[in-house]
Amino acid sequence: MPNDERPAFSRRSLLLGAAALGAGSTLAKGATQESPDFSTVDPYLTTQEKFRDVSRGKPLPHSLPPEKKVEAGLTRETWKLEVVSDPEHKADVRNPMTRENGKALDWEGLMRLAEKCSVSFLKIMTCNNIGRPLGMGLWEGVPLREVVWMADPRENLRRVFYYGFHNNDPKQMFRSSLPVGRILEDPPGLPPVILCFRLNGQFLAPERGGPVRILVPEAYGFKSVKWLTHVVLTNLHGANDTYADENNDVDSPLKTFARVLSVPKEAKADQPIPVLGLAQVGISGLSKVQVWACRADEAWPAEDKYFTGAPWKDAEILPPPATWGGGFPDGKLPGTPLGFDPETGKPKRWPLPLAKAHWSARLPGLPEGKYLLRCRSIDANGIAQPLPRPFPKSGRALIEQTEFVVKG
Ligand SMILES: Nc1nc2c(c(=O)[nH]1)N[C@H]1C(S)=C(S)[C@@H](COP(=O)(O)O)O[C@H]1N2
Ligand SMILES: [Mo]
Repeated sequence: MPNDERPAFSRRSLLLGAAALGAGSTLAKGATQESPDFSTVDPYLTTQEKFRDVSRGKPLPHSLPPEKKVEAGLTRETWKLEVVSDPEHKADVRNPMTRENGKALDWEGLMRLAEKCSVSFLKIMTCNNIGRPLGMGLWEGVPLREVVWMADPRENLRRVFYYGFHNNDPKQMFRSSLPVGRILEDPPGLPPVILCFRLNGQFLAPERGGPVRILVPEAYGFKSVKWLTHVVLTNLHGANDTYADENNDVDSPLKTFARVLSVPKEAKADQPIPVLGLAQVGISGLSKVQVWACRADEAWPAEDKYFTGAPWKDAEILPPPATWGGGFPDGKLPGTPLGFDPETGKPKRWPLPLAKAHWSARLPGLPEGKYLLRCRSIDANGIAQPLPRPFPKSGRALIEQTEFVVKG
């Protein structure tokens, strides 16, 4: 369900492991002669079927039988996108594109646009109400502004909202919106908002919103509407997202946070303990991941609720993966994703905002006992998790704590 916070990874893999206090040196020093292998723990890219699915709809649009999918326009052959003015807050749109007037965009039209201006980029998919990512993808599509311009808007256009197939039941509509400016131009370093039709090199699966979904690079998942059918140009100046009705902070961009992925099943007393984790790199970037372990019964001053005074130690943020996962066999991704160097096929900088980074730490040995492992991120502005916005409805980024036991 969209509103809970069950971890996407099994508790079992998180329960036994460790970190330590130990004064002085950086924990990461000498931790990894060579990069640890994440291929079984958490492949960098998530294959389409491994994404966690939080889709709504009764029935779920992707579960419809083939003939119903044809009827609903949920196949590439039958998909159509209408681009129209909002009848309630009219924008001046000279070339509305509807099924009725025969101008709706179809798959062929989208592929023609794709030949001209398709882009791809890495983006982590996270629900603001769930504390762990749903999946990590290489997404490909056509900038949404291409079809906005095709509709020939002239004035009274301040916002764009959009929705997908919802079983022809208005109560099931899942709608999101953006200021028109975000669609027409991209702030420095941000990819465009796209009509997305490919994920990890393959056409978008029905579960992921295929044939076509919106993808908003810097946003939480609810802005990326699946099974897209309608784009509405409006003079309304405020957000009318379905998620706004549920007390979500709908203007909150992706936040930076760290999570533990694996710790040894049995932590042995007085022996170094390897820990692997992931960081979501939000809009404010990532400069550090830190870990800290303390005895489970250690009291902490209530006024320091984000543990700012704890003896945190730096983990090592790993370089771009040698193996990307997601069905790509080697260290190279197809095409040139935004932010990559066409010569080398590698990212121009790392970590990439809006994507994922892996980290590792090797912790000094601990005496027998029960412990709590915590990890946190520091963004590129030097601000420690869960700040700058610690509010759960702005995107969950609490400092995670994992219990573990050290045995003799
Ligand atoms: N049409 C439609 N689009 C949707 C949703 C939905 O229920 N219906 N859920 C949204 C939410 S809340 C999230 S978090 C993301 C999840 O994307 P994913 O299923 O590809 O992981 O899809 C978004 N797009
Ligand atoms: Mo969500």
